[in-house]
Amino acid sequence: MICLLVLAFAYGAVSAPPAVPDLATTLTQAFDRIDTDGSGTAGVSEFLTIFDHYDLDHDGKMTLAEYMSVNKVPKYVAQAVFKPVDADHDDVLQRTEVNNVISAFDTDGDGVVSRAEFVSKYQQIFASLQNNPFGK
Ligand SMILES: [Ca+2]
Ligand SMILES: [Ca+2]
Ligand SMILES: [Ca+2]
Repeated sequence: MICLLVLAFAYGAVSAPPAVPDLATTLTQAFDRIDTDGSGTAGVSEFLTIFDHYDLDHDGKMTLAEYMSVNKVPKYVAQAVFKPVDADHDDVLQRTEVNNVISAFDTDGDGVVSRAEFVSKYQQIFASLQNNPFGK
Protein backbone atom coordinates (compact mmCIF):
# COMPACT_ATOMS: atom_id res chain seq x y z
CA MET A 1 0.00 0.00 0.00
CA ILE A 2 2.94 2.29 0.58
CA CYS A 3 3.47 3.24 -3.02
CA LEU A 4 -0.13 3.26 -4.11
CA LEU A 5 -1.26 6.83 -3.66
CA VAL A 6 2.15 8.11 -4.45
CA LEU A 7 2.17 6.45 -7.80
CA ALA A 8 -1.47 7.16 -8.33
CA PHE A 9 -0.65 10.81 -8.19
CA ALA A 10 2.52 10.44 -10.10
CA TYR A 11 0.81 8.93 -13.08
CA GLY A 12 -2.30 11.02 -12.72
CA ALA A 13 -0.66 14.42 -12.42
CA VAL A 14 2.45 14.08 -14.50
CA SER A 15 2.46 13.07 -18.13
CA ALA A 16 6.08 11.94 -18.24
CA PRO A 17 6.80 11.10 -14.61
CA PRO A 18 10.46 10.22 -14.19
CA ALA A 19 11.85 12.94 -16.45
CA VAL A 20 10.01 15.98 -15.13
CA PRO A 21 12.64 18.70 -14.64
CA ASP A 22 10.81 20.67 -11.96
CA LEU A 23 9.78 17.64 -9.98
CA ALA A 24 9.64 19.45 -6.66
CA THR A 25 7.23 22.01 -8.10
CA THR A 26 5.01 19.33 -9.56
CA LEU A 27 5.02 17.42 -6.29
CA THR A 28 4.18 20.54 -4.31
CA GLN A 29 1.20 21.15 -6.58
CA ALA A 30 0.10 17.54 -6.14
CA PHE A 31 0.38 17.90 -2.37
CA ASP A 32 -1.70 21.05 -2.41
CA ARG A 33 -4.46 19.10 -4.13
CA ILE A 34 -4.43 16.56 -1.30
CA ASP A 35 -4.25 19.26 1.37
CA THR A 36 -7.75 20.50 0.72
CA ASP A 37 -7.97 22.64 3.88
CA GLY A 38 -4.67 24.36 3.11
CA SER A 39 -3.15 23.51 6.49
CA GLY A 40 0.20 22.54 5.00
CA THR A 41 -0.25 18.97 6.22
CA ALA A 42 -2.32 16.05 4.99
CA GLY A 43 -4.15 13.82 7.46
CA VAL A 44 -6.23 10.68 7.29
CA SER A 45 -9.41 12.36 6.11
CA GLU A 46 -7.62 14.10 3.26
CA PHE A 47 -6.00 10.85 2.12
CA LEU A 48 -9.35 9.09 2.32
CA THR A 49 -10.79 11.74 0.04
CA ILE A 50 -8.15 10.84 -2.51
CA PHE A 51 -8.88 7.16 -2.13
CA ASP A 52 -12.60 7.80 -2.62
CA HIS A 53 -11.78 9.69 -5.79
CA TYR A 54 -10.49 6.41 -7.19
CA ASP A 55 -13.15 4.21 -5.60
CA LEU A 56 -15.71 4.89 -8.29
CA ASP A 57 -18.42 2.54 -7.00
CA HIS A 58 -17.76 3.43 -3.33
CA ASP A 59 -17.46 -0.13 -2.12
CA GLY A 60 -14.42 0.65 0.01
CA LYS A 61 -12.08 -1.01 -2.46
CA MET A 62 -9.95 0.44 -5.21
CA THR A 63 -9.69 -2.02 -8.04
CA LEU A 64 -7.22 -2.18 -10.87
CA ALA A 65 -10.01 -1.30 -13.28
CA GLU A 66 -11.01 1.76 -11.26
CA TYR A 67 -7.45 2.95 -11.10
CA MET A 68 -7.06 2.56 -14.86
CA SER A 69 -10.33 4.35 -15.46
CA VAL A 70 -9.53 7.37 -13.30
CA ASN A 71 -5.93 7.83 -14.36
CA LYS A 72 -6.45 6.67 -17.94
CA VAL A 73 -3.33 4.54 -17.85
CA PRO A 74 -2.72 1.26 -19.65
CA LYS A 75 -3.02 -1.95 -17.68
CA TYR A 76 0.71 -2.58 -17.40
CA VAL A 77 1.18 0.76 -15.66
CA ALA A 78 -1.67 0.06 -13.25
CA GLN A 79 -0.24 -3.35 -12.50
CA ALA A 80 3.17 -1.82 -11.81
CA VAL A 81 1.52 0.45 -9.27
CA PHE A 82 -0.54 -2.27 -7.63
CA LYS A 83 2.12 -4.95 -7.58
CA PRO A 84 4.15 -3.67 -4.60
CA VAL A 85 1.11 -2.94 -2.45
CA ASP A 86 -1.41 -5.62 -3.39
CA ALA A 87 -0.18 -8.33 -1.07
CA ASP A 88 -2.58 -11.06 -2.16
CA HIS A 89 -2.48 -10.09 -5.85
CA ASP A 90 -6.22 -9.87 -6.32
CA ASP A 91 -5.99 -6.44 -7.99
CA VAL A 92 -7.95 -4.84 -5.15
CA LEU A 93 -6.76 -2.38 -2.50
CA GLN A 94 -8.72 -1.72 0.69
CA ARG A 95 -9.80 1.65 2.05
CA THR A 96 -8.73 0.51 5.53
CA GLU A 97 -5.12 0.42 4.39
CA VAL A 98 -4.90 4.18 3.95
CA ASN A 99 -3.42 4.49 7.44
CA ASN A 100 -0.43 2.53 6.23
CA VAL A 101 0.15 5.12 3.55
CA ILE A 102 0.23 7.91 6.12
CA SER A 103 2.72 5.97 8.20
CA ALA A 104 4.92 5.50 5.17
CA PHE A 105 5.06 9.24 4.47
CA ASP A 106 5.14 10.45 8.06
CA THR A 107 8.84 10.31 8.72
CA ASP A 108 8.79 12.47 11.85
CA GLY A 109 5.91 10.50 13.36
CA ASP A 110 3.58 13.41 14.18
CA GLY A 111 0.60 11.65 12.59
CA VAL A 112 0.25 13.89 9.55
CA VAL A 113 2.15 14.23 6.30
CA SER A 114 3.84 17.57 5.74
CA ARG A 115 4.58 19.00 2.32
CA ALA A 116 8.28 18.32 2.84
CA GLU A 117 7.65 14.70 3.83
CA PHE A 118 5.42 14.23 0.81
CA VAL A 119 7.88 15.70 -1.68
CA SER A 120 10.78 13.78 -0.21
CA LYS A 121 8.97 10.44 -0.40
CA TYR A 122 7.82 11.05 -3.94
CA GLN A 123 11.33 11.87 -5.06
CA GLN A 124 12.54 8.58 -3.62
CA ILE A 125 9.90 6.69 -5.57
CA PHE A 126 10.60 8.53 -8.79
CA ALA A 127 14.24 7.66 -8.36
CA SER A 128 13.42 3.99 -7.95
CA LEU A 129 11.12 4.11 -10.97
CA GLN A 130 13.91 5.44 -13.10
CA ASN A 131 16.03 2.50 -12.08
CA ASN A 132 13.25 -0.02 -12.62
CA PRO A 133 10.49 1.68 -14.62
CA PHE A 134 7.83 -0.99 -14.79
CA GLY A 135 9.06 -3.61 -12.42
CA LYS A 136 10.79 -5.58 -15.12
CA1 LIG B 1 -4.64 19.55 5.56
CA1 LIG C 1 -14.49 0.23 -5.81
CA1 LIG D 1 4.86 14.24 9.74
